Amino acid sequence: MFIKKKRGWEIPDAQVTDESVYLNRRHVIRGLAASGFLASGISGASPLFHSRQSWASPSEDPSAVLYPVKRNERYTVDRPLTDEEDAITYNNFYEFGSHKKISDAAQALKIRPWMVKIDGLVEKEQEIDIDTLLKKMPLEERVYRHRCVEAWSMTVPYSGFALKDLVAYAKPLSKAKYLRMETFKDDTMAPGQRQFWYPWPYVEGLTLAEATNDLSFIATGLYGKPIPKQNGAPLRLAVPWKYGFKHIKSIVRFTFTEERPVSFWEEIQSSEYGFWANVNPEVAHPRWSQATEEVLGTGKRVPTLPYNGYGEFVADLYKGMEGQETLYR
Ligand SMILES: Nc1nc2c(c(=O)[nH]1)N[C@H]1C(S)=C(S)[C@@H](COP(=O)(O)O)O[C@H]1N2
Ligand SMILES: [Mo]
Repeated sequence: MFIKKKRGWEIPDAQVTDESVYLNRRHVIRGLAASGFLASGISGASPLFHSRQSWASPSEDPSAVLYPVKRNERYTVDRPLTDEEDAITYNNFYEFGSHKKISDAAQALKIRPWMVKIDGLVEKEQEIDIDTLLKKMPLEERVYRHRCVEAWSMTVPYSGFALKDLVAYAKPLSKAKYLRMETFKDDTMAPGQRQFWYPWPYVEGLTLAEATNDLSFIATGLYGKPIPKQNGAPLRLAVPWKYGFKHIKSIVRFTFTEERPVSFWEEIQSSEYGFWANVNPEVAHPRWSQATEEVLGTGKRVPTLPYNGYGEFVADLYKGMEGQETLYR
């Protein structure tokens, strides 16, 4: 008999509901119309491809020489770091499959050359390649908690730079109120993007006040090395007081706007995944409680904290809006 041994962090499906389960009607109908597509059989890792290539080789990723960088001790947590292997093999990255085991499939992501476009309401629109950008930004390490809306969490050391440094570099016009971020779109690398009922590319947004908050971070490294593809190489957002789906991966474009951007999950189901998505244990997701979280790699549940424990940094951003439930999903 075949018995699959579950590791502690492999939470039974019944306990944690995948973000993809309840798409709104429009998306489901578009999906069902694609009957021919279903036969083409998209899946994550190929069963023939088991070798673990979780870290890019230095020849493929010239940023390898930049790490490790000095840890900024202002950002401390009272939890042990998540085991590195867990953090790089249990991922959400729908571009490579709507399940957690996408780390092998994500190796198809081509991370050089990688151009980052800065446009919209800025003094001068520009494109800059990732390695030039990395030279301009002051790199540091921060240990951050990460709390997924699906009620699991981890604690990891990211390397990277403060998002406010990128905002300053971009020189936004005074009219700009929001920062919109976009992931690459290329379904030859990312088979998940052939699932055309999703509104690709993945988009996320912050107010400029949020984007320039000290906590907002662009992660380019993880555990003292370049960030692995499956975790969002070569650059991804880390806003630890917000649910994980805000932490957009593999960004190719930063656009400054006057109007609030509509994010990927908001477009799919706005009543469950809104614009703000601040962590709050008291506001349940429509289909499950947010009071506790399963700590990846431990098999244990712990209480979830308001703003994921980062209230001292960010609560002021939401003064006067506290009563609004939409702030918390
Ligand atoms: N482009 C893109 N970014 C994404 C996602 C995604 O599917 N695509 N998933 C989000 C979700 S739901 C989470 S919890 C985090 C997971 O980050 P990790 O794999 O590094 O833990 O990435 C976020 N960023
Ligand atoms: Mo998530």
